[in-house]
Amino acid sequence: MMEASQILIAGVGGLGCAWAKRAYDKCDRGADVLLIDADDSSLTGCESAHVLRLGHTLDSVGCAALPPLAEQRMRGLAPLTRTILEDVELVVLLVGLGGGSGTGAGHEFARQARQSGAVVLSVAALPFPVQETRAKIAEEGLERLQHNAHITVQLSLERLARQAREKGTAWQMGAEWIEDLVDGLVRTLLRMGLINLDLMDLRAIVDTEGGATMLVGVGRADEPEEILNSAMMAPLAELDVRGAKGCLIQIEGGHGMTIGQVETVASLFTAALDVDAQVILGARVSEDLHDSIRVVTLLSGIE
Ligand SMILES: Nc1nc2c(ncn2[C@@H]2O[C@H](COP(=O)(O)OP(=O)(O)OP(=O)(O)O)[C@@H](O)[C@H]2O)c(=O)[nH]1
Ligand SMILES: [Mg+2]
Repeated sequence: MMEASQILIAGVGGLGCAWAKRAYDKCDRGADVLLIDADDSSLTGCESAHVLRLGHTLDSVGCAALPPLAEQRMRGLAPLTRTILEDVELVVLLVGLGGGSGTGAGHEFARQARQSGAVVLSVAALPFPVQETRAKIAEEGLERLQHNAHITVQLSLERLARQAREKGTAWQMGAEWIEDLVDGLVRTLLRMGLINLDLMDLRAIVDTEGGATMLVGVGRADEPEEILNSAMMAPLAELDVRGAKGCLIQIEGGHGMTIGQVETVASLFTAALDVDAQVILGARVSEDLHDSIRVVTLLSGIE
């Protein structure tokens, strides 16, 4: 069974840090949190957080639009990173691409984390397509992040913004989906040892070649289609999950959850996969869920 100190939620850059703080609160601090930015305002507001500041001088401009500078500073922090990562088995990395800090330091942090032996799951938000310069910067950062992290889930800020608008919240804060994803992952991983999933299963899935993504769905136990729909509502950048060759699926429900319900939900979520897909299924009862079911899936080997 994993311990809270073996899971690290890491936020890099302004957006990444904001999301990391919120995800950390949402999962009841079932993990540690690390904030990395050049901007002091990103690093405050969370006393128990590990903090890495990109740069020494008191320049409030940070690494504005200078990913190489952020990358270089991140490299300089490697000895500190190594200490923070010592016991960490899994890193959930949150970053918004297109600026300087997150784009430059995100992939370099992923590299350091992977080198220290952790599984690195990253969630990268891509800028609005109209921000052409940022989109170009983001593209480069994304490529390098995909290379260094085991899994990189791409989020579209445009979709995130649209969904937030529909709910009447500010788009930066409308990232409930990210909170749910991290919360679901952390709760799942904290309990992995109790069920038939373990870190080796996770590694087998993330090591499958090809694209990969994560889905999280929550809904009433008696409305399994709605759980799948909620997972499909994710503000993911375009990605076709059909034909995925690896799938780790964790289903959690309240005390009343039946084997039949687990099977129904599992078959709904795996219906679109490759016929030969390797599916690793885990299920468990969770006190906090009552009449609802939460599904967290990692999909890999996507064309
Ligand atoms: N339209 C809009 N987009 C934003 C805003 N803030 C962030 N973004 C988007 O989110 C991406 C990442 O932003 P941040 O996390 O603030 O950037 P950073 O990594 O801190 O980078 P620097 O501040 O340049 O060092 C940007 O590329 C933008 O696409 C905003 O206020 N308005
Ligand atoms: Mg910033």
